[in-house]
Amino acid sequence: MGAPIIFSGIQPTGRKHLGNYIGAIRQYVEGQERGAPAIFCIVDLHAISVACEPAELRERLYDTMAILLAAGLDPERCILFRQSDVHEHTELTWLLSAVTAHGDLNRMHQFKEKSAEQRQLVSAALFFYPVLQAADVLAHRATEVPVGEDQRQHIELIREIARRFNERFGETLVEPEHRIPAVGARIMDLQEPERKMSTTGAAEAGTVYVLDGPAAIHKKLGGAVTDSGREVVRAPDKPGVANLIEILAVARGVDPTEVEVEFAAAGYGDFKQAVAEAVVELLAPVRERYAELRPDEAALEATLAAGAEKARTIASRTLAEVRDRMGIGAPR
Ligand code: AQP
Repeated sequence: MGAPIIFSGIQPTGRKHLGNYIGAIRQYVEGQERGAPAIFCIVDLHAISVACEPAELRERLYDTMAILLAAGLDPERCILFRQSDVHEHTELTWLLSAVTAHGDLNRMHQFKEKSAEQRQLVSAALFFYPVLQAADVLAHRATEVPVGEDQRQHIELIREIARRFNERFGETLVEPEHRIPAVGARIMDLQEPERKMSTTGAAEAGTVYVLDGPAAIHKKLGGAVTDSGREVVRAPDKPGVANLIEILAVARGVDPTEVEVEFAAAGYGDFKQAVAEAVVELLAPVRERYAELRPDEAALEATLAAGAEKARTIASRTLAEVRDRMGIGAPR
């Protein structure tokens, strides 16, 4: 098998948190060493599926771009672009909607959860979110999609859409595999460890942001909800402690079992202190580099434009083939 074609998208919504960093961004950085190519997209069109302020959307897009670069994505070694700059993705969304089952979209957990959270409008865009995601991935003929656990169902749907298209119109699209990390696939909220750390609907104290400074990180991890008892072990009735074990294992690059052995005789206080120190060490270089990169919006725009041009070259080829197979437009 040749080198994988890697593709993933990240929303420019909210402030990126430790879950996004561990579940996704860290994998992107690793992926750019293996991908041929590795392609990463800031999905502003997905972001408008829920209410968001236009000015804030632009700010968050630059924030996200600067975080990705600060984390180690290198535009010389990957393709990094803004989704809305490559119109081929939106046209492909419509074409793929013809082979997407309404019933499948209805079954998506993310749609069910997010639609229940909306106070005013449940947009059709929220319902269509996975079709746009399918277009993103399939336009680039990705073989591998690095994501957190919460995206597993969406990747399965993308495979189903590709399969159905190929059955109806002939072998055209590539069925991608998800790449979900073995440890850290679902970082949990520090205050409510039964729910995932999330951009929306969570308390500040339960969410560590990539740009949090040492004091905030110590405060949040020091105040993290632990469980009854005092053993540092992963057990079904210890979601808080299990989450911290995974965070520490990822931050140190070790197996979670090593963490359990090391802290077997320690109390929760010492353990939480160690987790906080490791997270500070993990995120500090990103925060420092971000502070250098974020102010230069013209440079960020130039990098996005260069990335969009490369992405367009790939996506336009797929789109032309899909149109032709479906009998859309003049024959090629
Ligand atoms: N808690 C998490 N643990 C591990 N991975 C996670 N991801 C998200 N939360 C966790 C992964 O991060 C990537 C980007 O997600 P996104 O584009 O959906 O960004 P977001 O909307 O800001 O992320 P959230 O927190 O998931 O927002 P909510 O909960 O508000 O929808 C994806 O690969 C995702 O799996």
